Amino acid sequence: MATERHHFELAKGINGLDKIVLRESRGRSAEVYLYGSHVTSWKNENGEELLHLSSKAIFKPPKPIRGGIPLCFPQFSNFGTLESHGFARNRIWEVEANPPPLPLNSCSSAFVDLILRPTEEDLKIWPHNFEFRLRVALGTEGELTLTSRIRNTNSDGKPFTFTFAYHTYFSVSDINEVRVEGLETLDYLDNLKNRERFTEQGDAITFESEVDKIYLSTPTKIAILDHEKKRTFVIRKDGLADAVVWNPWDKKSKTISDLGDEDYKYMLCVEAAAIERPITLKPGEEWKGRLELSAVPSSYSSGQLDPKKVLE
Ligand code: TA6
Repeated sequence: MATERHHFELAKGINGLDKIVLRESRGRSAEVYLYGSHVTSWKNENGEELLHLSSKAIFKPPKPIRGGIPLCFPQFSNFGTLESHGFARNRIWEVEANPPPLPLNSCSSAFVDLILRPTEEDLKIWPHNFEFRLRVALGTEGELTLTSRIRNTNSDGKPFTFTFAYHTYFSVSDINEVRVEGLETLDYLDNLKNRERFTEQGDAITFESEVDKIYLSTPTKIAILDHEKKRTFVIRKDGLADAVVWNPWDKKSKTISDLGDEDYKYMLCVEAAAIERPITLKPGEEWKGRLELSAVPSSYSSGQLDPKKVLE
């Protein structure tokens, strides 16, 4: 029986698409479209949106929704022959009432389980049977957790291999005022330079032009410090070795039809991913990849403690 703690609402979203609304008693919320199992909203107790949704997002299949948290599966970007970022983000998922048990975070205030299985058409482009289960949970501290479980259900004995990403678009006050910590000194593949491998130098990452990098073997915790908002996003991840950092900046934005020209100023993608070492599953095997996002007040200002905050 569903208890109030695990309550979610099914509602109609943009263009009549079905969406799930998760609510927490202090007013925090999250929304997930069944189209793509796509988290489009995550709000804090003041009703502030923490994810960036494109001002020109098109909620119309087969175009994936621009912004929020698109799921890239079974292929990240063009690392393979499928459409960019695979097809999971533009399929209609189902709510699953009784998924195989997943240890429940006792701090979850609301969650929903969703599932995607391939159709006959999907099998023509990617000939593998799978079950992709996603749990989206909103915690009592407002944290948003996405747990993906992908199982090989092939009956022909064949393994399959995939790449994956939670392509999260964070909402930031001003991209020029943001820094990312946790990726310093790591190796990355630069998508703007034919995926050549480089090593990140020195300090935290800041932004002043287009960035599209795949950081390799990253730590399980990464932080985005938003100086102006005095807010830090903390990204915790399991099973996802890599982290993509993307901001299209002004010129590239103009080439993306469903992204507003000015959106790049207010968004930053930091994507927990498995790219460099693709995941291979034999029949019956399951992979799990977990992402936990929290937004906490920050007392950082360019790496320094903010004296005002400390005095408070
Ligand atoms: O994750 C970064 C990236 O792969 C970029 O190269 C950029 O093209 C972006 O994703 C958006 O991809 P999309 O297919 O959603 O337009």
